Amino acid sequence: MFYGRSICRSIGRSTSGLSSCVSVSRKARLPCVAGRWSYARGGQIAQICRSYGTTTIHAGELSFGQPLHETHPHLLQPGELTPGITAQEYYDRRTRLAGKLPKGAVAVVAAAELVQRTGSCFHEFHQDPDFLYLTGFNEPEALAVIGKSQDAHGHFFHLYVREKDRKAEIWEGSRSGTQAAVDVFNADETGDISSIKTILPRVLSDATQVFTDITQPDQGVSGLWRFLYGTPRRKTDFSELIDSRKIKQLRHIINELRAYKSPAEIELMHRVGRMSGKAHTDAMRQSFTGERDLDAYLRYKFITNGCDQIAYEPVVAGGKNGLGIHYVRNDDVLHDDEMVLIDAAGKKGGYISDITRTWPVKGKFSAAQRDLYSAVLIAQKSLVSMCRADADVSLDKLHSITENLLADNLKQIGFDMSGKAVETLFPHHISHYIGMDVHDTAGYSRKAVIREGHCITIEPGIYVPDEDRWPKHFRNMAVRIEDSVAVGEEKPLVLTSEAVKEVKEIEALRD
Ligand SMILES: [Mn+2]
Repeated sequence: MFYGRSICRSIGRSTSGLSSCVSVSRKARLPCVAGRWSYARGGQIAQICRSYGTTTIHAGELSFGQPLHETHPHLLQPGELTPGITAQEYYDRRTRLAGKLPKGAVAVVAAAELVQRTGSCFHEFHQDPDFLYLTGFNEPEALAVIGKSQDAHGHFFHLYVREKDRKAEIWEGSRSGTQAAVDVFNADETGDISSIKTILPRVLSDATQVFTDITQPDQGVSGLWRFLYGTPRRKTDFSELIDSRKIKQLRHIINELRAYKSPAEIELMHRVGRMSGKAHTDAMRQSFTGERDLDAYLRYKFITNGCDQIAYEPVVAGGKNGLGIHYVRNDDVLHDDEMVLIDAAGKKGGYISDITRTWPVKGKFSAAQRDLYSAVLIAQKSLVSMCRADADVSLDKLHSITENLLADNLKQIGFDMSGKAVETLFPHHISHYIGMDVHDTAGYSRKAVIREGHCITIEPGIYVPDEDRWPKHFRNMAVRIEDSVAVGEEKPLVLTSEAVKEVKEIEALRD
């Protein structure tokens, strides 16, 4: 029985006006981490009161730093820590991670920081996906330490978080605090993150190796730094806290876990795909005169269909704007005789979808538009059908198959495909891994053979420059068709089929 689950049930009842008893009985069978109580005695961490089982909490007093079933039963099912993912699954992920670590080694994973936009404004918080994957904890300023244990549980889990602070919470919103780190997020050990400098060296002193990505060059912090000093700024503080010789990169181990999606992850990504795909189809039913309105419509639909937020900045590109692969200005006029290319989708519970559709602004394809669109669609559908383990292909192999298919299809509609024509017309890759990130598991090889549980995109595109070399009636046209797909053993599961893509289906939406 997981704590997240039992607390859900007892507190669930209390919402009807009764107070509830919160028991911590599960803690009795959790792996005990050496040194836990010495920290408590030393006053370095918040004292976890074992008599908490007799404490009465009124439902109205509960507040956490993220939606939980106890406070947001309309968003989460009992037992879930984040939408669609249970406390049990988070526990199992940590067990699997610990199983991949060498004996005596620990993994250290940090939460993302809140990024300031300007002055007192900040960007929407985006949790570090590895941290979210292992903890389900969705606040900044937190640190997880996970290692192998010798008992039946297979792992231990420390979660250091911001302590509850009534004054700070008035400004910044609720925090979950150290008590919830144990009771809800199933940490065996917790502490106030503000004391981490004192706590961490002791926690890590016995570890034979420390697997972490905290010390990796911090590419995101300042591009200017690289121009000024030639090297990215390094986060050295952490390595100074511990023996830097012990530090090993964690990235590839977590990638191995994250690359294979569980049934719950696939179901969640399917839900996000349906919510996002439906928004695309609904958009195709309407007529829009500007990219901005269409952009706003999609964002509104993703959220009202059930997503938490957009997965990435949408591309809403009318006509030749579609030739810019990452066109996100979305401020132009939409012309009736052109197509619009939309690469946009939502995100929920930390999982994204990735969809591109291209359709005629007025709802009916011209002959040239239909020919170019069909050339891409035929290739896209055959590639989707290869998203099976028994096809024994890698993403790179799928890419070369796509190049050949597109070349053949384009030749048939009058393109001169000699030389490097395919690279010019189709300049990006057919596929990338998807999951918690749009380009998931960065560094995971595109040469790996796809297996059941891999989730990938299939996104062929043709972008015809305004040059004499190409047939006149296709110049300045851009078509990309992209679905998110879960690789099956014998057949693919298309996660985004709610977004229609057949010529007849698209045209029928305006009949
Ligand atoms: Mn994509």
